[in-house]
Amino acid sequence: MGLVTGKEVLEAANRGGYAVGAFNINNLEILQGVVAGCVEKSSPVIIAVSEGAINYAGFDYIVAMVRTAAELSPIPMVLHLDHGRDKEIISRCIHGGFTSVMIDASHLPLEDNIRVTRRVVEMAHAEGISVEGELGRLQGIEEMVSVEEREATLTDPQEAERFVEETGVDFLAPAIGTSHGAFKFKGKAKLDLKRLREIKRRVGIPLVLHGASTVPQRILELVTRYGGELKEAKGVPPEQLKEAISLGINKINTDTDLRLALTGAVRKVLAEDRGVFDPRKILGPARDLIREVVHEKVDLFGSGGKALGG
Ligand code: TD4
Ligand code: CA
Ligand code: ZN
Repeated sequence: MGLVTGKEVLEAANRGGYAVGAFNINNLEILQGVVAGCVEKSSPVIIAVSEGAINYAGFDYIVAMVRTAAELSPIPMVLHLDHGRDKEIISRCIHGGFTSVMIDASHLPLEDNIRVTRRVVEMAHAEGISVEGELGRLQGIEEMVSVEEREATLTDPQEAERFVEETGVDFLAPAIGTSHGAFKFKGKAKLDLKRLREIKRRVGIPLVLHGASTVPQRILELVTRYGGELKEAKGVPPEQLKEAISLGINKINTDTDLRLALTGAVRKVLAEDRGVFDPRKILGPARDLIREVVHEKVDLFGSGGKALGG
């Protein structure tokens, strides 16, 4: 059906009280696994592409692949720049086929973050492209020893309100205690859901959860059974994701779980068949496992069956 904007998909999710997965892709097999998983569940999908992915695969290859996927699929699909920092890349995405961009200026002081983000919003909205902004820093809560440190890192609800008003972003990524990667929590996993509730009450727009991989036990076991070493890996517990969705998270960023699935599947093939050297036999099972993982995500996020506006 062709690409649609992030705003379209996420405002529907906001109204319906569910979340849509934003899955990071770097190559054809990951993209196909994600898309197949969402098509089979009749779920909208956000294809997230980092600057690293663009540098790895090439801008034109990414756009051509995702456009083709959208044309071939009967589901709403968004092509979204994840963690945009480079002005040139952001501008190229806005003018070159993406339908949504994230401007990540969260490392800057509030005033600068607002100024930089507002500029991107002006540029993107002129082309009908939606914008995600970020406020606060992603860091596991356990790493914060003091209350002050915690306050400085997690998103302040009042600042969030001001940020949204003054920038005009279409959706906002607050920091509520998650972090990127496979090692999110040292002790017990805990998101600051009270803070999330207050942020949502003040801004109302769709909210985004970064660092939302759950690090499923069975995938972790697959990786380690075939020689991977990932001691102490820990993700966000699925029940906490569910609660976050009920409190207003509408976009859930997932990269690590796909990386783990790919790694586990590839390790298994290579370990079980020492003679294999056909890339299709090595990467095909990874594509299948990504598809399965995406099925589970869609069920958890509640986006199944929403492809037709249901
Ligand atoms: O925004 N993301 C994905 C980050 C992707 C980084 O890609 P590069 O290595 O190319 O920079 C997330 O929030 C993913 O969270 P997760 O819990 O899956 O790590
Ligand atoms: Ca950031
Ligand atoms: Zn992120």
